[in-house]
Amino acid sequence: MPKSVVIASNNAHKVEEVKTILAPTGWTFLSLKEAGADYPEPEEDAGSFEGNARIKARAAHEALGMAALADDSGLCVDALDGAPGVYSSRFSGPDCDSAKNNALLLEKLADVPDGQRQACFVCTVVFIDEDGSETVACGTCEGRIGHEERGDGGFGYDPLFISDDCGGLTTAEVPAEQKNEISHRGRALRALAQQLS
Ligand code: ITT
Repeated sequence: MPKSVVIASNNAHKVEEVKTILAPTGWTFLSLKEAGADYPEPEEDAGSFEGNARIKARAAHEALGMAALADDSGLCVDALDGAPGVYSSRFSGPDCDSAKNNALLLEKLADVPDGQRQACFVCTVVFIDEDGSETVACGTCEGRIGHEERGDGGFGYDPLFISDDCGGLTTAEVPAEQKNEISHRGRALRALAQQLS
């Protein structure tokens, strides 16, 4: 059955990727603004990707009374014991932005040689249907961290992330369709769509 689903995210790049990846479902996807959302942003304090995605999806479902989908994602770097992980968006502190996060990541990896710069993007999506029932799916994308930013596509850590599936390019250097094909988000959302179909 065609669904109308709000994407519970304040990250416009993420919303765009979700809409594109799930376009084949034929469902209608609305941003929070398009759905007329007017509720305080919930605190993401669950300590796990799944827990945080659930907090965001539930908040939208409860405020808007419609099906809601949330993505919680991040970059886990081996040499940093999995950091920044669930703290990826706030890695460089309260005034963080992507430029500062990326600069801090490069700084922390300055002495880490090639061969020890493995990293993985992780995405967990939580879908809450109109009746409150929940479906969860996950996806990952393996790669390594480069030595400088390259490319202007994507968002966040993309200019530093050299995916194992992109022939030495960062996920900011490949076309959006190629990123969506191999990305943690693409994998999680296609798994979700399959569960729901
Ligand atoms: P919402 O919580 O409102 O959805 P957000 O950007 O804060 O937006 P997250 O809490 O899930 O989302 O944080 C994810 C962070 O991980 C994001 O801000 C980026 O720094 C990074 N990230 C996640 N997916 C990424 C991707 O596909 N490319 C690059 N960086 C990504």
